[in-house]
Amino acid sequence: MSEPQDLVVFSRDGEIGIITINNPPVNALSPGVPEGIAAGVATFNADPAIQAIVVIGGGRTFIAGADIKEFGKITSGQKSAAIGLVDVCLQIEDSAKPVIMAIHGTALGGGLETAMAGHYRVAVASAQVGQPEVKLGIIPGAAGTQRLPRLAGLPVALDMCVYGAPISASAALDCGILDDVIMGDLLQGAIDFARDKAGLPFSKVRDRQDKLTDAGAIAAARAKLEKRGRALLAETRAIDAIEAATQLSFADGCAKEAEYFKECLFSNQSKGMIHSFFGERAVAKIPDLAKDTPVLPVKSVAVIGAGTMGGGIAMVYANAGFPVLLKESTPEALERGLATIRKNYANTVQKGRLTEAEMEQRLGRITGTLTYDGFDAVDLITEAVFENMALKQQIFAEIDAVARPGCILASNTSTLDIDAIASATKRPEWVIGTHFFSPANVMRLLEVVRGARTLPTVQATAMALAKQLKKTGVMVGNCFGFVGNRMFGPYRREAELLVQEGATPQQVDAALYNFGMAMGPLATGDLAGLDVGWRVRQENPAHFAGVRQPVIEDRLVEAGRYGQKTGQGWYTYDASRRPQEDAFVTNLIQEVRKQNGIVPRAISAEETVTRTIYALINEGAHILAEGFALRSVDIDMIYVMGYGFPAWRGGPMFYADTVGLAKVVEKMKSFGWTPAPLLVQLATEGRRFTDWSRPL
Ligand code: 3H9
Repeated sequence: MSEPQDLVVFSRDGEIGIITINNPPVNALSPGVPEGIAAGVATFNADPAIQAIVVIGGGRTFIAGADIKEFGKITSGQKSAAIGLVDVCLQIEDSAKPVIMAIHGTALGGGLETAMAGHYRVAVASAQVGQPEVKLGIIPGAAGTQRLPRLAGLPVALDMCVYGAPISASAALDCGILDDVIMGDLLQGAIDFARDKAGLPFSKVRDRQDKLTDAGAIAAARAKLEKRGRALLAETRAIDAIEAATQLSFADGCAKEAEYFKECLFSNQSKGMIHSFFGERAVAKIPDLAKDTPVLPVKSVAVIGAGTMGGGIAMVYANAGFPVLLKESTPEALERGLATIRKNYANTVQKGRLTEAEMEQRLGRITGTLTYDGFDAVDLITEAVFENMALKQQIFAEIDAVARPGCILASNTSTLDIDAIASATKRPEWVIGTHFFSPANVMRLLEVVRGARTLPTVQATAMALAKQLKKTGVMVGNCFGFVGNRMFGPYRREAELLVQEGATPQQVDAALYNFGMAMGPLATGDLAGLDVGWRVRQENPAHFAGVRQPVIEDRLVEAGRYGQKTGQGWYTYDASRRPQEDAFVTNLIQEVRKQNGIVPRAISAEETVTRTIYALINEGAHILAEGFALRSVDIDMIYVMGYGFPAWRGGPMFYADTVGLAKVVEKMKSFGWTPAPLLVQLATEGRRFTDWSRPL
């Protein structure tokens, strides 16, 4: 382990002592860092030549917070729960010489808490500060909930601690977190600032009371959270801890914060969110792809198909700065596609999230076309026509004839065999699946599907491209539906069966919404288009042979009810797209029950959740054992990023681990299911998906 002096370096500029934190990549407060800062403050206090102290981060940032890896050690009992940062902050604040915190990059979580223990804070204009702990399912644990309201006032502190979004340097200056924004070199600016303050009296944030008057801020924060609904423990506790700052002494407030911090840290919500934080980063690492695999430059792209997906994908590329050729087969379809893109951008402008000029710039990057002219010059072509193998093969044969050597040929297929698509070309090594999720310009997931012959460099380029597009790429293997949709099938099938057996669509959707899903499964079907699944079922009867299939959804599609796009599906939609109960659907459900001799029974929310979510888990276990997902965390991230699975449950496989695999198996058996062999094996051995890797 590094010694504190390696992690924290002391130097001086005349009468100013400088403490530099060197713990790359983000200067997390790993063991040794807080102690190092405290030692620096003590050293400079003991040195009569020093009059003021500057604390600065080495490398690209100030301090990104506590070392999140340490939390797992605490909750698993490997380490004591005591985190010394509270005391270190007190030592900094008790310095007899003023401490100036110099911030660039981000001061997040424990980083901002350390900064608030200083007597002054200065930052470069691009810096951000925040208390993002809530996104890890915890609250600030080093007096952030006590010092921030004293420094910035209750409304700002509540917003920052309850929602976790960082704020800019200028906003931080406005609310009093920062004392100055430095325009030139940060260290020099901070040293000059320190010289100005040397010898002058200064105050401690913990002694301030002037901004703690409530005026309804706490009640307003609670009401706002209540209105949004489904509050997480950390969100609620962040408000409680800040309320404590208004009611108790600083020391007692800190004790209250510590109590809530521990409660949150040991909760499953926090474990799930920390799993999601590291999971998001873990999926970028492909074990069998050498780190030095060359990534090809992608500077221009073409998209085939200007429907919902193709148009959305064109927007994703345009948003990331790529010039895009967008091809359709008829002038009407092209015009419709381009009009939808313009409308989508205009909506974003209306919401204030894009300027008119930015919209025009992005639109200017998209060139509609009816021919393959110009396709010979692009670096990557994405096919996004509807799910039909013959059509896709025809298109791949056509682009194979026009694309330059070295051009990547990508398919946005959501289910079909990428090798069969690639077989229509003379270069299957250059073919890969890039499966975007609807709405493509919103959802963060990109399933990258490698075929049997896809070159490593093409795989690495697709993963790098995902990052450029601000997506999370997850590498998957080539099986029917890949990972996401293969699991989604049994999940939605179970939801439909529950309706057939007696639940209403509303009850099913509400149970899963209350579980934490962004939307219920039937409402999700309406959003994605019920015709998509219907087409898949029609085209691949062999895949569904022998599986009990519900019939209501097919009947809805046959009645022209495709979901939101036709205004009617499982629900009827008004102009603001709110789902309403629909008598047609209610009658259809009754008719189907009668035709199939089903006597409806009351179905509990618990049964609804276990049957649907366990269907996901069981299929996930098959996929894992078959090697189509690299690790269980890849499945988890696919579901969190692409299917609205709650990040605080960590993803379906992590959720199964938290329930306990033996319990999951037992429940599945009670449903009359056959649990996947891997699930049974791990349950028998008392193990978890999270720790399992396929034997080499
Ligand atoms: C806290 O502070 C609680 C306190 O109240 C104190 C309680 C006592 N720890 O994201 P990147 C790793 S809670 C450990 O790719 P970027 C990350 O895993 C904490 N590791 O870079 C990755 O590793 P790898 C509150 C961390 O430039 C590498 O650093 N703070 C931490 O896109 C690069 O990260 C937060 O929640 C950490 N704190 O984004 C901030 N942070 O290369 C969390 C990062 O092996 N961090 N790593 O995959 C972030 O939001 C982003 O990482 C940041 C940089 C914006 C800083």
